[in-house]
Amino acid sequence: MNEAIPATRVDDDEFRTRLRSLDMAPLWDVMATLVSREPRTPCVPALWRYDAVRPLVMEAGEVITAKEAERRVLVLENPGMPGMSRITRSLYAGLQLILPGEVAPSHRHSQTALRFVIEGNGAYTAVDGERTMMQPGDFVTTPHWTWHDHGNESSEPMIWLDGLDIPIVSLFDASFAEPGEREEQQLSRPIGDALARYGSGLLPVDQEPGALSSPVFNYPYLRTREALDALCRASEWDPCHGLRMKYVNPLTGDHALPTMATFMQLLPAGFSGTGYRSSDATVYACVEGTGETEIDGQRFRWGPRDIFIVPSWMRSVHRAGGEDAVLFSFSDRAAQERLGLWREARES
Ligand code: 1HN
Repeated sequence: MNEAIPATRVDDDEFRTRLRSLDMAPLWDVMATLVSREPRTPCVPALWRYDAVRPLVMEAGEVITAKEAERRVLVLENPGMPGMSRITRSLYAGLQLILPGEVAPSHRHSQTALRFVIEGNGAYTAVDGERTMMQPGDFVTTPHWTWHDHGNESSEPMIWLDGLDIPIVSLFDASFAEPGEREEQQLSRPIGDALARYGSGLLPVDQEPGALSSPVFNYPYLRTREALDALCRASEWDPCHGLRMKYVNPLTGDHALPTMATFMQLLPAGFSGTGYRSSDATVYACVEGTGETEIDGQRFRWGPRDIFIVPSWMRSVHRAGGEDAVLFSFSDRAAQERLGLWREARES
């Protein structure tokens, strides 16, 4: 026993009852949970096999139209947090389906969104007056408070992975949203304008610096893959990540979006990585190849279009199969870096 404790110690139960009646509570009950030595999370490792989920996404197309639903999406819920519409503690993700001829009407909100195209060809997203046609592997952004609508004038269904910072915005109780006046927003620039203007190693000569979100809102897979292909011949491999590149805002060199960081990485055939941890829980989507990721000792095998989660601070190890593998990923690392929170640890 601690000698410093006075003999006239109050009745603990009775003290707690009085505290509760005044909306107070003792910190010493919860301090170690509130301020843990290392990240602790209800988020668990998980994998969604595309072959298993695709039929349900298509079935959703028979249940409701994109217009009725506003956004026809099946939410990917972390099994450690069912019913909470989140894939990690800080991020939302879902699979969105747009059938030929459909429109998902224009709206805007304070949440930042990203799309990673999984299947289909030639549906579009319009962002603040410009459309972009979407192909598998494209990374498309809709920065916060930008008008956006989607449509599919192709003859195939299109499915993409949505990532939003919904839980982050909820944490701050800072959610605002409004519907557009028209179903499809008025277009003011031709297709390809933003990529040519901001994403071609050039900038308008009098471009103002800054901007929280990248003015490039489609990073086409064709270009990304070409870059990885060229680099993988010359580069040294990172022992944990293979060849991992981040998507950037060309006006700042920082992540393309202020809250969510996005990456594309190539693991060469036969790659066997070393252990890695970081404080950003990461959502991966396989684009090409097959492989496995060991997460805290649990093995998850993945192939094209599969989606999996590595929770915060859990040890992960990537291995590629017999051909080069390509993984897209996103996390809240951008937000954590801005707040000085982000950390990583590598095994050598
Ligand atoms: C949203 O606006 C989209 O624009 C997708 O495609 C998913 C989930 C919650 C709130 C807004 C989209 C969303 C969303």
